[in-house]
Amino acid sequence: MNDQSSRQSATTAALSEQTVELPSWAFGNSGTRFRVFTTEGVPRDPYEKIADAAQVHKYTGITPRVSLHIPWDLVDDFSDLARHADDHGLTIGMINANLFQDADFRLSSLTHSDERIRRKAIDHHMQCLDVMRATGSKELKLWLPDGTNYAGQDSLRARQDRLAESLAEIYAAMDSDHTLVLEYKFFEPAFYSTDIPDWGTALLHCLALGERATVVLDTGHHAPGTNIEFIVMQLLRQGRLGAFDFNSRFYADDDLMVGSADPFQLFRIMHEIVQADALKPEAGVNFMLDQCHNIEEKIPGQIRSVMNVQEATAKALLVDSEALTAAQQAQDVLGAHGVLMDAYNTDVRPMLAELRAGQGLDPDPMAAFAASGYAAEVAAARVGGTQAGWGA
Ligand code: RM4
Ligand code: MN
Repeated sequence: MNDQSSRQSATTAALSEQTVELPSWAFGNSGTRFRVFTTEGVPRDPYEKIADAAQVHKYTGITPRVSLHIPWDLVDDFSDLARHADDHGLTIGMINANLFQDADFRLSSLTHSDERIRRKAIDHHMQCLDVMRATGSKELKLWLPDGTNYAGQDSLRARQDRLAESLAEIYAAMDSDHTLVLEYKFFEPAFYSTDIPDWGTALLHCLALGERATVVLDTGHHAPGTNIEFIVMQLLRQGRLGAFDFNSRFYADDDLMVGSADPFQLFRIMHEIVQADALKPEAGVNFMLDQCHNIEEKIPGQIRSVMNVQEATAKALLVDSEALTAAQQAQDVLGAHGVLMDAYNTDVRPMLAELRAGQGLDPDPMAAFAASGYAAEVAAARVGGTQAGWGA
């Protein structure tokens, strides 16, 4: 086998191991601050969201887990929901706490100066841990919307101290096989200060908590121009990259389909992952989507996103690492850059089509889903009830 064909077969092997986790909320209605649009056939409950997620898995073959958001996905019996997922060939992934929709959290949650509100926010995580025990989920995901809008509104330092205390209590309540994944975001809903605005703050809290606390990197949660792959590299170096929330942005936290706004950035991120050998499941990085499909159809939107991740991954795997290192060692600036660009500019679609065919899947997941008639079927069947969506 020559170098190129051995790289190709290693690429195929790595791709067939890759998994992507789906967010339950991508299947519900969503919108902007101006309006939430409703779409025919959208799920009315978590059971139907899981059925839709299973469609994505059916056509891509790489999305065996679905992440839940509590209380959006509250059901009476979580063991029953986990069984339902199993019947659909899925397992329950991360459990997301929600600290942004309760009226009590208007002025923050885990950092609130009122002990009663802090307690309520901590208790919500106890509820999430129970959901994890009932569903077999191992990861508790925490995105903290807390912050302030005006200078002087609260003590920035006291808020960090309260946050550290709240997190320590949550961490202590986790089972020994649970992980806490902590997400950062530089602004919104707060506009002056945010209590976990960046990866450094998230990492400091994780280091203080212990080994089972890792950082989640949402690609939409950075200022424009941020070198995200640098952050990926640094967190991997520390063994603290727990998960991605993949999506695309042009301006702020746009939650568009991953790989749509800047496929080259996604490739650069996946290049750091591949260089650190962090694609393999044992590396513990959960590749998750966190997106909202406001104007496009939701299931195809998820399928397209998964394919975008796969394409970026395939290109990153095709990078000729030896040639890259040699060029870097030789201070060959353009040569090194050229090695990356050669991989990026490879059309990996035929290779992925072949991989799918080999797995008994349709080589074209978008076309196969469109031809299946599922969208029309659920639009006819899902009448009555209230569609799931933001705020529900
Ligand atoms: C937040 C954050 C969280 C997600 C919610 C829906 O901006 O990205 O990960 O759970 O949105
Ligand atoms: Mn997110």
